[in-house]
Amino acid sequence: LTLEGELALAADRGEFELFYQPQVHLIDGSLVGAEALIRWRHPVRGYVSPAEFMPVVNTSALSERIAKWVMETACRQARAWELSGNDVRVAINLSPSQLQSGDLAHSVAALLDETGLTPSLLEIEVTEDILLHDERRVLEMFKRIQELGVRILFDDFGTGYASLSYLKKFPLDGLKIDRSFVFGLLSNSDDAAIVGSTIGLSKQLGLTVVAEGIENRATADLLVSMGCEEGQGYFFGRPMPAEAFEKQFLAEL
Ligand code: G
Ligand code: G
Ligand code: MN
Ligand code: NA
Repeated sequence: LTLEGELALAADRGEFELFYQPQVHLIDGSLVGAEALIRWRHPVRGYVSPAEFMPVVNTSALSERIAKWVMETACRQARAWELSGNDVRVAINLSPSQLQSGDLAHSVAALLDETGLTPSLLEIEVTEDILLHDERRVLEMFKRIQELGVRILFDDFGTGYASLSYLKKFPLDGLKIDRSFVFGLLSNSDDAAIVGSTIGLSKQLGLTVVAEGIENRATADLLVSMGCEEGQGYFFGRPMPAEAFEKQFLAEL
């Protein structure tokens, strides 16, 4: 069986799960949201990272099916949390192939309708390589999704090829500063310059900025002093199953 075949079986057998990683206000550590990250619970190998299987998913017929499953699972979870009195913004990741499959804006609208989720509690993280695709079509799709009230953020910002002019052209709601710049923040002046400029740029453009890969207090403090308001990283919590996330971060369900 090829990996693609195994993945199709895994989907049939319900072996995929979403883990949730907290996103917090850096100043007081309060929860603002969660990034949903897919895991494959393999019956023999245990949890398999998406870094191993998403590249195969993205070039296969499974791409759209997995995207739908991720959206549906995340929206249902976010709605359950919302109903329990916890407004948790849930961010999902969609690869360029997933963004281009079918009519995504229509799928999102149908899902919001079906679950009753408040649209602003859903975020979509996209990587800069989506901009390699038909610009007009992508722009149109982003607009339709945002008209629903769903937010779109650029993930891994700074690692791609995208020029700053795209920030003007695309109606984004925010940027996530890639962890590769955050790791070196305390020791590397180039990283500090890049992060500082990205925060400044985001503010000037009215975008939310989220720093990823925060692994210690000192990095969080430095980010606050640089004007970054939201962050995510092992220091605040690793990606974890929904039940663990609820126990650690949510009020009584
Ligand atoms: O969670 P982890 O660090 O192992 O994720 C590795 C990579 O897989 C990251 O780049 C992340 O964005 C991506 N990823 C995680 N979950 C999903 C998902 O549900 N869909 C897509 N398209 N990518 C994901
Ligand atoms: O590409 P993307 O930004 O979606 O990747 C998210 C992944 O980054 C998560 O799956 C998670 O495993 C990883 N991650 C999140 N926080 C940290 C961190 O503080 N340190 C490291 N090394 N990885 C992190
Ligand atoms: Mn992401
Ligand atoms: Na990233």
